[in-house]
Amino acid sequence: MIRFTTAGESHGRALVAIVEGVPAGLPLVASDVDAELERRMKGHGRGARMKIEADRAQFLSGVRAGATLGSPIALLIENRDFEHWRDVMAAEPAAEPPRRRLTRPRPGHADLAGTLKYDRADARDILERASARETAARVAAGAVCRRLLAEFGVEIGSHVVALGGVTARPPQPLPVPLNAAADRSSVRCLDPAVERDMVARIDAAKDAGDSLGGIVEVVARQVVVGVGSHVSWDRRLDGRLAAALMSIPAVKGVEVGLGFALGGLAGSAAHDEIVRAAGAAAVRTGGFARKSNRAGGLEGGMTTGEPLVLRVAMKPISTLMRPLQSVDLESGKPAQAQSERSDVTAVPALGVIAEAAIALTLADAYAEKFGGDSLAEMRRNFDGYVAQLERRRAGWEPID
Ligand code: EPS
Repeated sequence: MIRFTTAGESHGRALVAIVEGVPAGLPLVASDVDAELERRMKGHGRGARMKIEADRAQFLSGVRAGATLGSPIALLIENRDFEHWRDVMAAEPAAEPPRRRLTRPRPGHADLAGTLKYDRADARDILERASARETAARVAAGAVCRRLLAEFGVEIGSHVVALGGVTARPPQPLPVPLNAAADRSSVRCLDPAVERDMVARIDAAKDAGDSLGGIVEVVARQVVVGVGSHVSWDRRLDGRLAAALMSIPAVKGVEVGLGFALGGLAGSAAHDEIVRAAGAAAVRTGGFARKSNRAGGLEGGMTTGEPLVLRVAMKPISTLMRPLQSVDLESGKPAQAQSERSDVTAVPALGVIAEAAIALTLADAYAEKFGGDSLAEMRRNFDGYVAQLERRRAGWEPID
């Protein structure tokens, strides 16, 4: 199984990701990871920090001569900004409390609950780790998994469907490959008619000292049928995907397929009718297709072979330049929440992070179903499964 962990504070020396369970023999180079890190840094509405950083991954372990070893893959991303924060973030004991203390917690951030729970005097001890900077490490880990899934034909992309209350009408069907089109837009939106409104909304929020949230859609295509399982609650792929997405900072909702709208439909209008399919694409689906994909590619906690479609809602960033009411942790007196340098919105980046979350979860589920110590072994298992699907329809009348 593939698992990962991250470490690192926002203004500490570096971020680290460790990915375990990737089979040996997967071609992997730093540029596979750097390309994703670069995508995460972009988007209209990002703050000054993204001008300081130039996120790059260094492999510390697990990769040799351009291929994985099957051992844990450790990746390091330096924080360039650390130079300006050396004294604040130093590990050594200090005579004085470090500068840049935060004692007026921001509503919406981890500041208050974390400071109380971990019994700290300075909320910086919390916010440095709670910062969405950590998602750079997740994107690096996700890039490794994306590379593995690409070996099995899976394409993962995303686009922004709403930002700051402006809703897009994305083209149907979505472009292939999705990111080649979405990455051309500064807000990663596929509806040119509203793109300018989104940018204007971000600029207005910035002028007002405010922040904005939104919704992104993540799509994984060319997924094989039957990944995940119905047999136990914690093997259901929809639950695992939702958990991975909900754990992204500021995410407050996840929908699979039509999601909440399915609750208002009759069964006859909600489910995706089954038909036979032919051709190369039907090899992954056992020779079946659906007339619609309202289920978002998941039934019974397993992939159907239709595209995985999930939507992720992000609340507005909690650091406000015109802050909300708070209480000072030292004096107990009412005070305005503290302001820190931040983004106006990170919704365009959310898509990239959500893609990484999908890649990590799906790669884990692929490793579970097709597991092998080497890529060649995993591929043999995959090919054997596809051959098994093929055999099922050996005696059927052809449809084309
Ligand atoms: C982020 C880095 C952070 C913030 C943002 C995401 O850098 P700094 O705090 O130095 O400006 O821009 O983090 C938050 C929005 C947050 O609430 O912590 C990044 O690399 O994505």
